[in-house]
Amino acid sequence: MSLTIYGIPASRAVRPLWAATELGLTFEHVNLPYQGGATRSPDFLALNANGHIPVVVDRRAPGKEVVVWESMACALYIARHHGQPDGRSITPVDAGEDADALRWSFWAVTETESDALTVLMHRMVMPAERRKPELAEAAERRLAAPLRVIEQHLSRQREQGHSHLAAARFTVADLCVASVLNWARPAHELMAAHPLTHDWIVRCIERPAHVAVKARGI
Ligand SMILES: N[C@@H](CCC(=O)N[C@@H](CS)C(=O)NCC(=O)O)C(=O)O
Repeated sequence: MSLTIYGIPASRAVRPLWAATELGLTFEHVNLPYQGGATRSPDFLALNANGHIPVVVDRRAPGKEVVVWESMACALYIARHHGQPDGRSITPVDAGEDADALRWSFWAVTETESDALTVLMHRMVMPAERRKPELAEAAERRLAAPLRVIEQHLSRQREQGHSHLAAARFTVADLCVASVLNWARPAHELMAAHPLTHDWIVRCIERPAHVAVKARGI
């Protein structure tokens, strides 16, 4: 059995890399960039015809290989098929936790990812002369609605003594959602208006597993 994860940490590949690292798995990391055409080689397109990282290849037995693409699916797959539902790891322990991980991950992708990426690019990543603050401002206005939802949810969690999104511990739900909302952190006013969310994102990304993944490279 062997697990291979394709993609540089400074991409959506951080999600499966982080999940595998949280679980202490042994895996091969192919540090494939998304620039420069590497994701358009015939070999890579045979794994993911979309030409995107990440891809996870799970060789479960001789002749039995599972290929997963879509970063959230990759992280959720690793948690479900490589973790123990022991109530300590990131793996959901029951149908309720599984549903939480699925719905919050889909929520992050559909309700927040595009705008969070716009914030990241136009507030931080792009060279200053190419940034368009008006695009960042519009994205921040749209993000206010979903951020209100997660802020209220984290507040209710806190009332129950829970400091995470879906359980009394860090799970794959936190990992998937924090990996997206982390991109919105350069929106300082938005973060200041949602302090529980900001605090929770920081707690997630300061976890040793996330720090170790980021230290892997680009
Ligand atoms: N929805 C996909 C998006 C994947 C994606 O766009 N990955 C980027 C890197 S973060 C990529 O591979 N870009 C290269 C390209 O499109 O050529 C996922 O979550 O996995």
